[in-house]
Amino acid sequence: MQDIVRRLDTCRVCGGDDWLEVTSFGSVPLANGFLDPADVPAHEPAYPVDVIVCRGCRLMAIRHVIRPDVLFRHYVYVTSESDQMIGHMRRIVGWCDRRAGLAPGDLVVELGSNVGLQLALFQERGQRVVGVDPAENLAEIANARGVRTLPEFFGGDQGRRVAAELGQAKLVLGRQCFAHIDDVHNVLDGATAVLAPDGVLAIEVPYLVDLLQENQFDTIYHEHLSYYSVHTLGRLFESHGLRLVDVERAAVHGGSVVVFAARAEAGREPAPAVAQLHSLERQLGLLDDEVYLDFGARAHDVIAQVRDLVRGLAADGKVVAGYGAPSKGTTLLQFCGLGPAELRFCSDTTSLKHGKLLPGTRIPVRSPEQARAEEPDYYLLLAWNYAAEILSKEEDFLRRGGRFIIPIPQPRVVAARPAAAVA
Ligand code: JHZ
Ligand code: ZN
Repeated sequence: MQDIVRRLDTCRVCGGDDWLEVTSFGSVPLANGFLDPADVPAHEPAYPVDVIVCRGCRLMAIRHVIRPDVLFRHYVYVTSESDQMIGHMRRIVGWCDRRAGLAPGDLVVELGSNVGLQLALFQERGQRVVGVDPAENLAEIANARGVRTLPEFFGGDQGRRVAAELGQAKLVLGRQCFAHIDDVHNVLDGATAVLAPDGVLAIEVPYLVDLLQENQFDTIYHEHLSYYSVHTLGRLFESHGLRLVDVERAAVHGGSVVVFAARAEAGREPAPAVAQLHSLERQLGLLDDEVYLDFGARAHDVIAQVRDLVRGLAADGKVVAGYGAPSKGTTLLQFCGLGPAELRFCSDTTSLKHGKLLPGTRIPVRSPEQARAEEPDYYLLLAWNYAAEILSKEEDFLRRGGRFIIPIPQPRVVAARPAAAVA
């Protein structure tokens, strides 16, 4: 385990070492470690998921850090082309334009740019774009669609190299990747190296407030090293001469926050929304210990409820399957101890996952077409962040008497109409 895992002893944001031990979800295999049925290892390595909070800067983190190349060099998560996500990416363009004032020819750099869907929207408007993403398989797809992408981890060297070659960036964007980064100082070093004097750094992360309030324990897995509040991000950015100038909350991935930062010397006044979120976080107790401990206790309670509900249904002879095979779903099933005895399969739209087995639980992944041939009585909605879109897409399944179980914040069963609350 030594070479793959590092124990986080000092805080990656503030360097402190006074940790609150929040809770442990035990040891599980990597959430995106889908298995090839022809090549199932005798023993799947598992790593602890222990949640800690730094008392210095209130960073919530997991204790065990997996080497990034193991997680991200080949990546199966492809940015969703769902209506919700496309709509969000268009909104991101507008939000960034409003803060950075993007003219044709301006440079936009995106970290963790995946297959380039977001950058393509900037490119359409005449911006020059470059993405940096360590997943070689995804960078190849992005380059093939005409979005220039470097298959690398972003850091100081990459920032300086892009600046030398393409000039300074009006916008440096990182969507849903910042929480995956261990050496955040190196990444901010790169971002500030390439950022124009009047440029904007926009970072989108799942929002800690939503995670705590909605019991999103299944978003805690090895890829997600950090769970950020505005408080902690603001403090981190300050240490790199950056100031938060605005924030937006967004519904994606169960509730996210987009923070916009500018160079402190640019002298921009923060919008009122920044102070509003700071005070919300203070009010909710994010600067104290209890709120985290309460979350840990609730999470274990929900895990037990989901497990009992699904096991009960399976024991009654109902066929249950998973809807989606997201990382959070493989995590939820592991934490709940649910396997092929309870869930016959998971259906997922991502072709890279088809025919594979879920890490740890070894539940097979099927395409939606295959799934329709053997419809279950209940779908456990693992991709709950797309609940509205999926429930309306699956109206026929519901009308035929099928049901969905939405696991969080508390498990509830959804039927065609009227919606019944259970458990
Ligand atoms: P989705 C990913 O988490 C991984 P995941 C990553 N670590 C991260 O940080 C977060 O995103 C933010 C499927 N699906 O997007 C597609 C259907 O089958 O919630 C996906 O496999 N039918 C980068 O993996 C999964 O569900 C549908 O109709 O939890 C959703 O995964 C829809 C809409 C989705 O990400
Ligand atoms: Zn800290």
